Amino acid sequence: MIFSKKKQFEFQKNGFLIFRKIYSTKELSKLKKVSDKIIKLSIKKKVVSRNLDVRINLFNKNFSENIISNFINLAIKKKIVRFSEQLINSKLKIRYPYVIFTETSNQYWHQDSGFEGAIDRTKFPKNFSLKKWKSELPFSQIQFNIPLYDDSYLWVVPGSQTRKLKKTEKNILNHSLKTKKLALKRMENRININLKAGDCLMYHPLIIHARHSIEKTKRQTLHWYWVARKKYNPFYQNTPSLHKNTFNNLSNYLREMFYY
Ligand SMILES: O=C(O)CCC(=O)C(=O)O
Repeated sequence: MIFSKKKQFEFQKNGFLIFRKIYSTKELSKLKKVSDKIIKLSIKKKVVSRNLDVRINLFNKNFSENIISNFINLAIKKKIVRFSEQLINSKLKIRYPYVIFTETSNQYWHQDSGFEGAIDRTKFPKNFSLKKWKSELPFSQIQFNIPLYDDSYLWVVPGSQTRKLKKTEKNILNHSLKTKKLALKRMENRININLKAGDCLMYHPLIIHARHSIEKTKRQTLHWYWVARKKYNPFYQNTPSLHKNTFNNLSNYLREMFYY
């Protein structure tokens, strides 16, 4: 299915779009089973601890390759890939695939440009401008959240992804990083994203966003981050690769989207 120019415009303006019911009930229950297995296994292997960690990175090489490839094959339906490709006007390449499974943890107001401190800028190509990259439209990066349970953890500030930030917004972003206080209510124009199990939220990584749950509900959400395949990807330096066997077990159209 191709969606309308109106939807694309909406994405560019607001920085997010919600697609309802991406998975059938049967697909959802299969995904929950595999996701439960991955969570159990990661706790057993001490890849994460229930109390401290909030996410499992599926690139972790401690996992049995079959679980991970089964999960990716089930989760990344062609339909989702096509939607994302339309939004960023490019084929996709993976940056990070996570399952977020916490019930309790908050995440402060931020934009996903945090690589700036962690990456060696001298490795950027000469013609790459970070400033231009941040405001380009269509943007060459996209994230999506697909909750396996009803999920209202995410808050966003629509339209904040490409415009100049207000001083108050900058203050909250900086302040919250320093003091580790979420200050949810101080962010003007925030909205809460309400997703039902199996819906899909696609969003611009630079939209101001935070995780804060008002009701502590069970959470298992697929949180995936993609970049445009042929464009320069400033994150490339720290994008991990899949185990070769996991890679080989993926469907053909998925293989083009992962590194190994
Ligand atoms: O928990 C979420 O839904 C969002 C996660 C997030 O914002 C991030 O990893 O940058």
